[in-house]
Amino acid sequence: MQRYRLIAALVLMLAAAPVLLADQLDQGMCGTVQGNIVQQCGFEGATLDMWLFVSMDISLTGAHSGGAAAVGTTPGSIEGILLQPLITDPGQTYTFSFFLNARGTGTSGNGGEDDGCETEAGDGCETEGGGLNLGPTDFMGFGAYWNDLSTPVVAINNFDPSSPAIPTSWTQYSATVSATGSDFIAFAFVNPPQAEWLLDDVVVAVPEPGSLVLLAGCLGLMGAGIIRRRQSS
Ligand SMILES: [Ca+2]
Repeated sequence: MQRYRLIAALVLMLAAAPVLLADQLDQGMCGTVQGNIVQQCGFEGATLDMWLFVSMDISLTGAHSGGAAAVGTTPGSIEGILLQPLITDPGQTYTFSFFLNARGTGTSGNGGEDDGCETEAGDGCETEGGGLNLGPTDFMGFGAYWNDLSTPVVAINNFDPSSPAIPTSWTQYSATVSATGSDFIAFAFVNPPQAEWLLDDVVVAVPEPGSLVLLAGCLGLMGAGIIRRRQSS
């Protein structure tokens, strides 16, 4: 009986696998990244049902790829939070990366409803760099986290002079993280009413071996050069 249950479970898993794969491919750019373990990585399908979230929504305008991105919705001190548990290989190193953007809300910002910026790629709005209209007391902050909500792996805010600038075009950030087997990624967003954060194309994947192969190749060539120099001297 036990064995039949196991077989039934395997059949179900196999039946679900192609669906999952197709779902991932529909997620835009992040769905094409080999080995990406983040579900709903591109926020396509306009739901956040693979994420745990507070004060977050989907934006159907201005996505990095595909037609949707995650957006923080609550201006002020209540943080928007987005979290996803991950099953990982214990001890494995992963690359955790995502695309982040900030835009103005309302009609005056670079993401305003009336300026047409959200609907056309390449219209110049992505590189405007303005429109957030942050005053001296307007705090705008972002954190990306791996397992530890007290220590961000990427932190950006406008009050810390040592912080990276708030991006006003889609910008990719990445961190190298090590897995315990059961991990989570999380993002926190704080924004004033006139500006909002957008997040898209979240990737957690084992680094491509390409860079290691390249390094090994370079070391091999250097080694060969040293041997040749030794032989000729
Ligand atoms: Ca997307």
